[in-house]
Amino acid sequence: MRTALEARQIERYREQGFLRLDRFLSTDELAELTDAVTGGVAEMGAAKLAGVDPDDTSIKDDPGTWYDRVFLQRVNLWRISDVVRRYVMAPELGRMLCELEGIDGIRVWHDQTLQKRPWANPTTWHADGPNWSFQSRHAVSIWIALDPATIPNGCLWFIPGSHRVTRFERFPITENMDQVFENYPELADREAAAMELEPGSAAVFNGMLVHGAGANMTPGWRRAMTCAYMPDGATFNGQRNILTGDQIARLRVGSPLDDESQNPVVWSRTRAPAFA
Ligand SMILES: O=C(O)CCC(=O)C(=O)O
Ligand SMILES: [Fe+2]
Repeated sequence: MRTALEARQIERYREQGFLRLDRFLSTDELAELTDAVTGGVAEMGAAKLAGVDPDDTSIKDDPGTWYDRVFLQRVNLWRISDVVRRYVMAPELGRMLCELEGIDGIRVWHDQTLQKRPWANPTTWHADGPNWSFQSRHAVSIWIALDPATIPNGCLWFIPGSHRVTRFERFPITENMDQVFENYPELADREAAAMELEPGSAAVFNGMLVHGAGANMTPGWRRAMTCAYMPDGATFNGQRNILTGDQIARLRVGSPLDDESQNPVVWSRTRAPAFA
């Protein structure tokens, strides 16, 4: 895992809201992670969120719908795969993300594999942060390509600098690519940036950045392993997102999201990482 950063990468990330990390994983690491993701997906069957009672989650597959045809989505593989956990909770990765965001500690929000099947729908423009159960402008995601991510098969696209424009109120994510621009007309004139990636290379992007992906116009899969992180100290904002009914029942708006079994510390200046 290549996690050393140069000052100009940090500067660029803060300005644009995203950064490419070429050859983030070595060939061996990529093979190990891909195998673990494949095994985890097989083990989960039709469940979408690992490690919880399937009746206690609102995160479920809805076969045959538009959203189901955007990608195959399996969330929190770290709970069932020690290998996935080792990658998404690598303290050196956490430290790198803290450097990019200028924060003192970071926890996992959730991981997910996002796999566009052949001919999959596009991922319409959206920002992730407004959907999550905490509010922070310093949440950050890593998106690691397991297959080549190309313009034909649906690589990521970003609206540079949009993380400074978006707000926390939720806006509907619909089938319509231009929906986001109704909420943020000031972004409609910006040029978007495509990020094609070799397998093992990665994109890092801020939780408030507007991003999307094209349709998969090919007969092959476009698989990625991603993980979203929140700053240590983030508090519950009342939104369910991936939380179970049990968890919601215990939380009050303003409670710290510091349950080590749900949101473990990946790296911190002041606390020991959960999995070092
Ligand atoms: O992989 C995709 O198509 C979309 C990725 C995305 O929206 C995310 O990782 O937040
Ligand atoms: Fe997203």
